[in-house]
Order: sequence, then structure tokens, then C-alpha cells
Amino acid sequence: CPSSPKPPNSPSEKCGTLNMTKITEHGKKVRKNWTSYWTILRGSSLLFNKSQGGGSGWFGREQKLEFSVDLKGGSVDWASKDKSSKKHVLELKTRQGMELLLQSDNDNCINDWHKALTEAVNTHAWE
Ligand code: I3S
Repeated sequence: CPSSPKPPNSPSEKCGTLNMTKITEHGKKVRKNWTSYWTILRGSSLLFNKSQGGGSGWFGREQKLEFSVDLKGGSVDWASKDKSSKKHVLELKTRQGMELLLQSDNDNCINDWHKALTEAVNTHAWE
């Protein structure tokens, strides 16, 4: 699972590499564009970063925030087969009408993300 040790002072963070595409934005279907992101779950925010240059993990590479989503009031579940031909795909829906697919070829990795995202959505549901 491509991830790195948690940085100090951020015990609640989860991070790792995930493939992601938006499928709906503001309630409208958009064309898929699968891209690999360094993904960080921090509280109720899910951040998608594109790495700049080489290296891996927190040290040795610069991160550029591409965009983030707010998980409050959102939902996460395994995507149905008609959403993608890929294996291990999660579907994330936000309260703002965005739908994303998240994917990893590593099933342990995606199971960990499923757990962490479900927990984050449940924890922050009523804020
Ligand atoms: O759900 P779709 O439209 O079959 O998704 C596939 C397409 O987006 C395809 O790109 P084109 O826009 O060039 O047709 C992507 O390359 C595929 O990865 C998409 O399907 P999967 O099943 O990989 O999510």
C-alpha cells in the first residue's frame, strides 16, 4: 500500500496514493478523468494533492493541493459494477452534489480507505 508514516502532530491523518475521478459535479455528470493523487484524510476534509517531482511520502517531495472535498453530510460506499470496470472502487458523494470514484489495485489499501472514510463521514455527519 503506497503510503508513508504519519507525520508528527497529526495523529488523525490518513494518507496514501489513490486513483480518483469525478463523475458528477454540481449534480451534473462529467467525463471521467482517472488521475493518481496523494490523498490525505484530515478530519472531515479529503485533500487531493499532485506530487511535484520525485521522491515519496512526506519528505522528499513537494505537494501541490489540487482540490479538496468536505465530507460533512456526505456518504461513501462500494461503487456498483456499472460505475466502473475497475476493481476496488469506492463511490463518494458530497453534500455539494459531487460524486467521486476512488480506486486502488491494492485491496488492503482500499479496504483501509473504506473504513477511514466511513468513520470520517459518520463522525462528522451532524456537524
Ligand atoms: O464509464 P465509462 O465512460 O466507460 O468510463 C471510461 C472512460 O471514461 C474512458 O475514457 P474515454 O473518455 O476516453 O472513453 C476511461 O479511459 C476509462 O478508464 C473509463 O472507465 P473505467 O471503467 O476505467 O472507470
